[in-house]
Amino acid sequence: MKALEGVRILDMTHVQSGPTCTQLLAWFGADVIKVERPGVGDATRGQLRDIPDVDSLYFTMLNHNKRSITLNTKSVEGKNIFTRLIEECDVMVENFAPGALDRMGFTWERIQEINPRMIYASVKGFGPGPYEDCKVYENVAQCTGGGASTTGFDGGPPTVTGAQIGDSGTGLHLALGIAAALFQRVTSGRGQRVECAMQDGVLNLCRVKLRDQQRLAHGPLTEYPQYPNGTFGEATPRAGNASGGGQPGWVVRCRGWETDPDAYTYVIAQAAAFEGLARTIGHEDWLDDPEWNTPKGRLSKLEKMFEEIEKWTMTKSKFEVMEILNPLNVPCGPVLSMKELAEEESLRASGTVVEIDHPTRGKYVSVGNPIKLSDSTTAVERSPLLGEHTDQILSEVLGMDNADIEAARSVGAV
Ligand code: CAO
Repeated sequence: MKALEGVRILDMTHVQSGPTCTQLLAWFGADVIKVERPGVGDATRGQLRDIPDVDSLYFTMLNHNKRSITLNTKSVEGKNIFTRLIEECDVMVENFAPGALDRMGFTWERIQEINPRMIYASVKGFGPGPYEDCKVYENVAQCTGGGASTTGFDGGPPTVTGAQIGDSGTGLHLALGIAAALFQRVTSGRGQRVECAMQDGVLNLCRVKLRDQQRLAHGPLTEYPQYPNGTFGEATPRAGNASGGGQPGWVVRCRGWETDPDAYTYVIAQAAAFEGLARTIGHEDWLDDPEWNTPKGRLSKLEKMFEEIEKWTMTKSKFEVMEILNPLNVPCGPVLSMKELAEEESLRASGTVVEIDHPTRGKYVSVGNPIKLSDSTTAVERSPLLGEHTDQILSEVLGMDNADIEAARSVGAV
């Protein structure tokens, strides 16, 4: 028995944000029925293809454990079938451009008429306001949600992160909203509207930067590299690799950095473990020096401190640094490349990195469910081919017989 077994999801999502959400729900056991345009499907099936005529990794890695039905929801017969699917499902998820479902005739009011228990969840770029009609992709959300303004180095341009906080981050937020709405439905008996804007999701993930915006009114941000010699403007500045918390941290070079772009490690010079760190890097002298032996004393010399730490880390591999500093309670972490992560044995063993077999692509590596439930374990299954389950869904879920299905097919509805 899986956590969401018995929950049926009408999945109208495409690209990344929505599919991330429904893939998580599928991993928790929901029956996710992905509705795709006949002959076209989710645009990502064909985007960034590495093998001709085969579903892209972009698609296969975001649509595990789902079933696919092709349905033209703009045709008369397609709308009839879609209406029947709304009757039979618990949750509908979509991330089309604003108004797309309304234009098809499926407004929230209409959906409630068809199925008052329906939970209707959407991702949009923006919430109500001046930009509510805009189409939005990942980096637009990172820029408009505070991520880009606060990422990068002092004096450099705003920078987006490799983590897909706008798309996958908002999909995660939406999945939580759906789970809460399913829980509330148990007592209320009613469905509800669940909405998450990408700008809002990114801002939520940048919460500590809004914290710093308000701290700025009361003096310089002493953990930022701009302190004490640089200047602070009116807004939270870009902090480079400085730690967002109260303990100073920085990325430092390790042995091999001249040729390996990932021969770096993050070191946090946590006050409680400073003695061990100072001794290890050959700076016992700091321990008796009032300029160095208190966190306050060190605050104005963080650049110099990390230069000294780096002189030591450059003599070690990033893994040796981890082995030596961890037992001393010095938090640190090697900068792991995607290649290293894909090959990491412990991630394979935990199911966070999985190898999947696909009928037309063959074997590929994917990220499995990062959320581990003890009573609802995840078995990652390959993504569906376009329309692979059309007949199965029409007969099993809607009770259509072969003649009905053929009739729908002959008018191009499926
Ligand atoms: N049958 C018939 N028509 C269908 C269909 C189906 N099964 N599925 C989709 N369509 C139609 C839609 O109704 C829409 O038609 P209209 O423009 O006539 O209303 C059309 O296909 C395309 O939808 P779209 O406008 O959403 O697609 P796009 O490629 O132009 O925009 C995106 C893509 C992502 C920018 C936009 O969907 C968007 O802003 N979504 C909200 C924010 C979001 O999720 N962004 C994340 C993107 S990456 O995860």
